[in-house]
Amino acid sequence: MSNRVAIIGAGPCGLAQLRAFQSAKEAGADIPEVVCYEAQSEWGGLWNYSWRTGTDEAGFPNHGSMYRYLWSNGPKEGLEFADYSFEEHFGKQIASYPPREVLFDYIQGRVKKAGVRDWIRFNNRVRDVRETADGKFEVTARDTVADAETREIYDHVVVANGHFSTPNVPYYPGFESFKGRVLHAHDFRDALEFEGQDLLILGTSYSAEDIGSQCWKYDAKSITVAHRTAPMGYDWPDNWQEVPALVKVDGNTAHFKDGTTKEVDAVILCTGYKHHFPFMPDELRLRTPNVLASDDLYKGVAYVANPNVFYLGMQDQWFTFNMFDAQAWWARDVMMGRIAVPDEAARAADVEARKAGEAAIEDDYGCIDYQGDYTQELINETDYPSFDVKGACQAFYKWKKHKKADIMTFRNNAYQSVITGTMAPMHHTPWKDALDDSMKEYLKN
Ligand code: NA7
Repeated sequence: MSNRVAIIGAGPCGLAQLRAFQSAKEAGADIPEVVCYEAQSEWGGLWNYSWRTGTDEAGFPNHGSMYRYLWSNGPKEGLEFADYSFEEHFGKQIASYPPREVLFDYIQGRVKKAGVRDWIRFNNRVRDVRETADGKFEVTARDTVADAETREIYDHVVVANGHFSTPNVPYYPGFESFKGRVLHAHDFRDALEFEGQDLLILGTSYSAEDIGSQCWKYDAKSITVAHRTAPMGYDWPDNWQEVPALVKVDGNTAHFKDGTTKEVDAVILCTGYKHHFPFMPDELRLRTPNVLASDDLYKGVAYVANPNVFYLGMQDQWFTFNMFDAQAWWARDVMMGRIAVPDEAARAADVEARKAGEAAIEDDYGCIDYQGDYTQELINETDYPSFDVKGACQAFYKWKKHKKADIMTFRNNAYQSVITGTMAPMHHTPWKDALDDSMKEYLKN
């Protein structure tokens, strides 16, 4: 059995890994020494909102892509921890689309109860991971408060720093002389900044949909979304239009592929993120697009070329917290020698089979089922509390239908918990009218 594990990041994935080890310890197992490096001064990763844009207090790129007024964009019934329900945390069932502060509180509740905060080295930025001659790993980190470097040896490394933080920033002609802000979704912090403005958004995925909706809610004058591939196709409000791809901007005039133009005040690039692990050496660095079946990860978790290195949550995501748990429990059991990993050829074949499975998916419902099946597969191999994964898929199906029916009211719906069986209450205020999204306000059911 191994004796030292390094976890990089204390966001939802890193915290899931800590809880996985702590739950084994609680059950009487002899667990490895676990050290979690967290670059920020607080845990929660993406859910640890910072008002800072661009640069964090240590002078590094701000790792989070969170913004004010963010509410969950999928029902909480699809992400509930199987070992820590919303009802256990809040003492009652709550509405289905919690704002950021509420979800942050929920994530924290489980790890506070588990008592794992001492396992985290805050303000510690991992700079380098190297394989040693004897097959271990040297992890070099800088404590940005103490301004001191550490180098320590580990048997396993768990990379859990997320992949929605390093922006993919395309260039379009005219950006250099545009008279207004051109920013990436990563640097979007507050919709009020764009009140009364005509906005151009590039991209058609979750960031485009949600940042556009936020700006609409907080009184932007108009939203224009340009698509490279296909429009989102929802029934948008009157001051929202979808247009073909951007060709260039000239002054404040945006020119689109069909020859039409639009005067805009700001451009928000909702153009996705890059998997970015600058601290990992080439031979251990994950290179994958944002897909359901990641390249190079056996069971979606263990690095094929060296299964002592694990990557959590690197897939495109329908399932989130509960899938991260399934991955963390599985990785824990490999590290503790409870699950055997096959040889490299079998690991590579597993990746290919998963990719073929993804290629055969026909629609979004198929994607939900695929990731639900994957989550169930990992759960079946560990002692993570089993839950009704198919029921969580049902919540996602309903969510998709509610979005199709009305994209600006889908968050007013309620779903049934697959952990406690309880129906969520309807939220007291429709999402578009709920301008105060504090936890205190949200919990007034
Ligand atoms: P996604 O889901 O990776 O989507 C990226 C979007 O950006 C997608 O619509 C792309 O269009 C578009 N894109 C990428 N490059 C360009 C260029 N060069 N020009 C125009 N459009 C481009 O990222 P999100 O930030 O929306 O979502 C990330 C996660 O955040 C998501 O999983 C949620 O959990 C929350 P394409 O379709 O490829 O033409």
